[in-house]
Amino acid sequence: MAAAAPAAAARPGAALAAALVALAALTGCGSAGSDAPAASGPDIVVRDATVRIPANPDVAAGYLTMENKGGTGDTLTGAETDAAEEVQMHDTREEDGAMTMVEQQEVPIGAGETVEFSTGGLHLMLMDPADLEVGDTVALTLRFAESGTVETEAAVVDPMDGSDGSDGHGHHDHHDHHDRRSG
Ligand SMILES: [Cu+2]
Repeated sequence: MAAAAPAAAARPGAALAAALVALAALTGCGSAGSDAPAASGPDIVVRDATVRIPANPDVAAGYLTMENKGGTGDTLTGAETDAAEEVQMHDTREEDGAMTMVEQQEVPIGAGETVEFSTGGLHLMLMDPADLEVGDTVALTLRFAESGTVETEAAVVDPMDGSDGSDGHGHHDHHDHHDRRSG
C-alpha cells in the first residue's frame, strides 16, 4: 500500500518534465541546444520617428532610431509612406568642407546595434510629401532584408518652432541639394 504513493506522484512529475522539454523545443530557448545561436534572428525596434515640416514643399526629412535587439544582423533596404511619392535613404557626407547627401540603397544594422537617422547624418527623404501639419502622424513602413516590413508612426514636427532650432541649417542644405537635382 505504501508503494502506491510514490508511483502516483511520479506521473505528474514526468508529465511536467515532458511539457518543459516540449516548451523549450517550441521557443528555441533551450540553452543546451546546439543550434541556439542560429535560432536568434534579427529583432528590429524603431522609435522616435519624426518628419520635419518642409520649408520647401518638394521634400521633407525624416528621422528615427532603429535598434536590432536580435542575434544576427539585418539590412534596411527601403522605406515608404502614403504621405509621400517616394522615400529615399540619404547619408550626409562632408567633402572639402561642404555637406553633400548621398542616396543609400542599403543601411546595415548589426546584431545588438543601434542606428540613428538624425540631422547631419543618415536621414529619410520624403519626396513630394503630402501637406503636413504639426501634430499629424505619418505612418512609415521600413523594409528589411531579413525582418520584412516594420511599421512605425512618425510625429510631424516644425524645425522652426524652437524645439529643434539648432537643426535649421542642415534643413536648408537639403533644400538646396534637392532643388538642384529636380531643376
Ligand atoms: Cu536628403
